[in-house]
Amino acid sequence: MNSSVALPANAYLHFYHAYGFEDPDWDGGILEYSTNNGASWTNAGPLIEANGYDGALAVSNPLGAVQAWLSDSHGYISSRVNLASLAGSSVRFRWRLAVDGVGYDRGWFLDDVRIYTCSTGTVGPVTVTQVRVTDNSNVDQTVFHRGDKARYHVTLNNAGTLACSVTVRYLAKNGATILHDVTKTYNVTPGSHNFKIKKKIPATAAFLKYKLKVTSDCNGQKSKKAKKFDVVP
Ligand SMILES: [Ca+2]
Repeated sequence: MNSSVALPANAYLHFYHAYGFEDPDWDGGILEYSTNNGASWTNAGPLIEANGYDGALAVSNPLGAVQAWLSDSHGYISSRVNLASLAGSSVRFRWRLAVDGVGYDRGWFLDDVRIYTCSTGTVGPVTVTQVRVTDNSNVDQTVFHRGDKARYHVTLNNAGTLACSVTVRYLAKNGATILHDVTKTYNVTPGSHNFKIKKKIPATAAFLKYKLKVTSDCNGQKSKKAKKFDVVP
């Protein structure tokens, strides 16, 4: 590279390369970086975390018996270098071909060199923004009779940038008298989403005022809302 790049936090260098160096270890290639505009260079070997060096060069190589890419890649492979330790530095790279005085092979081909960072994203928070109790036609109701078809609705808002597997408990009860207790798991992507379950008012339901409490749980972070309704004769 003829110019240096100011590295942000948690950056990576990624490149494709294909090589055929004189076998088995006479010739080879190494990656080096400079943080002083090329005045001095450091071997990037310890920073390579995918498809790193193949082994040590022969002692007769001009670089000596250092670790390097050797022999044949058998087509293009991609190598990744973790640049986290160089964050904040102005860095340039060079791919250094090290050949001895005799014999040769195909050489070294580079493509698609890039420096990038990965965004981590956030999970949640997921909150219950609305709870509704309706009839089978999705019309809000506050009074039900035995045998009626009820629907319990919840609106969940995921304010994060990643989906969350959310456990939702629909608990309709009056004191110790439980009308319904259902737990569901939903994959909630960012944004606001509606979910519902269908439940029948049992033929044996006690005639009471009930409270439907809907609780969501995204990785231990909970939210809840409630709605009241009556079951009457
Ligand atoms: Ca050679």
